[in-house]
Amino acid sequence: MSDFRRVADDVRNWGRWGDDDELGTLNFITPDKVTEAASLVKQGKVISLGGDFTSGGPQGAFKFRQNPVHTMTVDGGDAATLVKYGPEWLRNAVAADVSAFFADNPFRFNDDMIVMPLQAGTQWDALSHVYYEDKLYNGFPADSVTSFGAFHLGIEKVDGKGITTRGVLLDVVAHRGVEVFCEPGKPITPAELDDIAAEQGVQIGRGDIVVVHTGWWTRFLSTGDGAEPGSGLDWTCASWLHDLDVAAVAADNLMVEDPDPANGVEGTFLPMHMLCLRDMGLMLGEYWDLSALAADCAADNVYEFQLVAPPLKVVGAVGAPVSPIAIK
Ligand code: UVW
Repeated sequence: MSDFRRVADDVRNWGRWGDDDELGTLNFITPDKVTEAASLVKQGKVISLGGDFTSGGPQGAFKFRQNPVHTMTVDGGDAATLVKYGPEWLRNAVAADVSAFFADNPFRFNDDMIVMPLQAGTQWDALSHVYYEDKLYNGFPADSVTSFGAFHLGIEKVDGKGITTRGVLLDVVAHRGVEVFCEPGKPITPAELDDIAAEQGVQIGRGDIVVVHTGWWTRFLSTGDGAEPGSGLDWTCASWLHDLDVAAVAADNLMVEDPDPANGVEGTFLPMHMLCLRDMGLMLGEYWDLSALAADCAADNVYEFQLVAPPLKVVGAVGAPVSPIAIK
């Protein structure tokens, strides 16, 4: 753990933007940065980076997370049947309420609801998601996350930042020349990220969001196996992100970082999560669908774009779904 502690001391941003700061590295996204990002829109192309939220989602690696359960609460069958048979058939106050909409008029509607873990699909980890030694980012106490939600560092706190800025895709799949995805066993190092950026002719700047294509999501779409391991960022990439003043990082895999504890830090689990979320205040985007963006970047050789990725404002949540878009 001594290497980990040295890096943690080095990358820790506590107090950098004030003792009450809850935005962390999103502070690098200034009005000038937002303007710069908007100036990257030249072709009118909108590319979705969001996966589908369905019962066939990627959950399977952890028993505490399930795929979304989507239920219709009113549908066309209700209209037809309730109008015909009336609420007496069900002796049900809800049915009576719904059927009142349909009686003697042409108006019809459908309604639905969803039950799901907030981390079920394409999502942002809020800064309150991971902590150690009883402290969250900026020294906020771990017990400020209660059964009512996160009092500090909930996902809704990032609302003022959009989140929108310049996005840069780093395509590890193309760099490694693999067919679909980067298989487990070889974490993505800072040196490899530098090589990819140089190969693509793109530079990472302060306030950028770095988007890493490992191909895992594409592989998942073909196999349906959400528990299959893949490759991710080596934990030392936390220092790389820190040195470049990156605002956030997202990937198309389960954890952004390499999932194999053997490639991490002995004596702990997910060290890059600990460094990024708790020490740096840098959010992680997971399960993004990057195949269309990667194909587009390879076709026009433009690896930068305006990224628009506001999380759902669930107050006190430690993560939230997002439907990010890249605009070129
Ligand atoms: C954990 O850190 C447990 O999960 P995630 O990969 O969603 O951040």
